Amino acid sequence: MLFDIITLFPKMFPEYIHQSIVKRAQEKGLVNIRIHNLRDFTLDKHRKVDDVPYGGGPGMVLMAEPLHRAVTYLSKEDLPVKRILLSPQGRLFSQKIAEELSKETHLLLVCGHYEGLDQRIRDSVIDDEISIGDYILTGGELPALAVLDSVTRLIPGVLGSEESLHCESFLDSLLDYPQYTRPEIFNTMQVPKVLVSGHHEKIRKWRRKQSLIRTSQKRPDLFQKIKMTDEDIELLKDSS
Ligand code: 4G3
Repeated sequence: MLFDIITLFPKMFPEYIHQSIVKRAQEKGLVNIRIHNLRDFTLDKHRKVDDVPYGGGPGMVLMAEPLHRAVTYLSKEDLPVKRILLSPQGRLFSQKIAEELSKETHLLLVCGHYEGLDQRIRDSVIDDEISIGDYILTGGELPALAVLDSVTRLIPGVLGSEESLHCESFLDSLLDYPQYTRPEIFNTMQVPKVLVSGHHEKIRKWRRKQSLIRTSQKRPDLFQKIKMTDEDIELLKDSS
């Protein structure tokens, strides 16, 4: 999968990319990530990328020309490219959308800034608009990294088989069960006895029950959607 990212702040990316799962995916040749400075797509000597909004008002608007030049240049001669704008007006990002995007071959991520960009860019060269949540950020760079990370780890072969099993916990929309590691007693707090019992079936049931309880308490919206098995119902009845 090819990722092209268009940004005004290219320096924000390498540090993250060279630490994360994305680095491993790149080394395995499963993804290729290219970061592009929007300013490199200007033609004037001041490398101007923004201008005052028509109709007045505060802030600056990203100009259509450099963005258009960047997007068309990076999507020329390969048809299956998905051109995504990261903005607070987009559809809300989710694991489901990450799965959908992981099936693409070429994603072009456009990081907006300031008070937005010339609407004609959205209207002409953007295929999809995504928001990572209902809050405002200075720019689309952090959302682009979130999309890059979550999509990359879904590409077959990126995670080891151990790690990829973990993804399935989100598939049926249950939150994780509590995890513990050594020591067995920390500040007087004991690790639940069942986890040190070595009884695999009891451990599996305990974890499933904890996931169900956690989800019902912390995310009633998710809990409501779960298709509970007979075993789940039994686990929740059991008071131990
Ligand atoms: C306005 C994305 C602001 C328009 C971007 C881009 C939050 C998100 C910006 C625009 C952003 C998000 C940059 N803030 N919630 N700021 O995903 O196109």
